[in-house]
Amino acid sequence: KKQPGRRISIIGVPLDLGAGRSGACMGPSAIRCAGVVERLEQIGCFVVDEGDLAVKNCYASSAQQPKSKLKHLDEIVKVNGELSTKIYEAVTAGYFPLVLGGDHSIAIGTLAGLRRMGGEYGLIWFDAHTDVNTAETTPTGNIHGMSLAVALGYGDPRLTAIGGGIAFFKPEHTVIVGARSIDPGERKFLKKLGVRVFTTRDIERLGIAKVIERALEIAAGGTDGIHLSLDLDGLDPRDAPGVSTPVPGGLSFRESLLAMELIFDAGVAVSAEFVEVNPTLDLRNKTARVAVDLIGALFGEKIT
Ligand code: NNH
Ligand code: MN
Ligand code: MN
Ligand code: MN
Repeated sequence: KKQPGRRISIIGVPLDLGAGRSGACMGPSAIRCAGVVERLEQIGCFVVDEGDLAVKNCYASSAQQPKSKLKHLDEIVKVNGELSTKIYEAVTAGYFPLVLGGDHSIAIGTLAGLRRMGGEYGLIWFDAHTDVNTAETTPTGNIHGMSLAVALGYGDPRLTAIGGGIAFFKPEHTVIVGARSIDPGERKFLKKLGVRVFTTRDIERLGIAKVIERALEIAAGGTDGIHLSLDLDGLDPRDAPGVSTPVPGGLSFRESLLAMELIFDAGVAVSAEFVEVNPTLDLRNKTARVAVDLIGALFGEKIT
């Protein structure tokens, strides 16, 4: 396995215009304060922190604007376009991009950048939600609930065009883990496309180890590697309270940690993002510290 000594490029995206409330813009700072760079260096990784992308966060001032179907579309398109370029450059230079969010709409840019590489990648989407809404189905207009649809090629043309808009992720190599809040339109979409969803009920019945084993078969089987998109609200709010849209009944910290260890052991991850940490709702930076523990495990840190 080639992970230890791995070259990692950290990219912060302090954006929260894709969420229904503000605060996730402070996620990258919180995760850095929790020691992400130091942890990765302890494991033996070579880390370059690229800092944060410039985001014109105008959440409060435009809180009344959101009558539109896609809230804050202009700024979200701009930031994700810049992010896609950053990702493309990092991967081309031989780095593993580690993106710190920010709300989950930033997956649009991360995945657009990865798609530009031309290979075929699988996708593990760890989340309480499934993020496959479009303008037609969204109950909120919040773009963070649409990013997986965009990665699969569905949604507003300004979003699907980011990064070139060619060769989208394939449903058959996409897998969602931890879902327990799925909108009616999303349910139809997932069924139509045949995206495999492991709900919290599946995890309860099968166990997280089996679920991740199957998820890896789907995402890594016959692909050039996988991207892990980890929304901290996939965890139970008891373990990760600092998120904008908590949903009870989530994965425990221990289950999530094992999931990361198993992904590391498979040696197939090529990029990852950790999103939706909202320090304004957190308890003494607990959720950011959980994110750092998960990141450590993803890069090979072991308890023993
Ligand atoms: N499905 C809801 C929506 O579209 C909630 C999405 N919220 C998330 N997604 N945090 O991960 O607005
Ligand atoms: Mn999400
Ligand atoms: Mn979510
Ligand atoms: Mn294939």
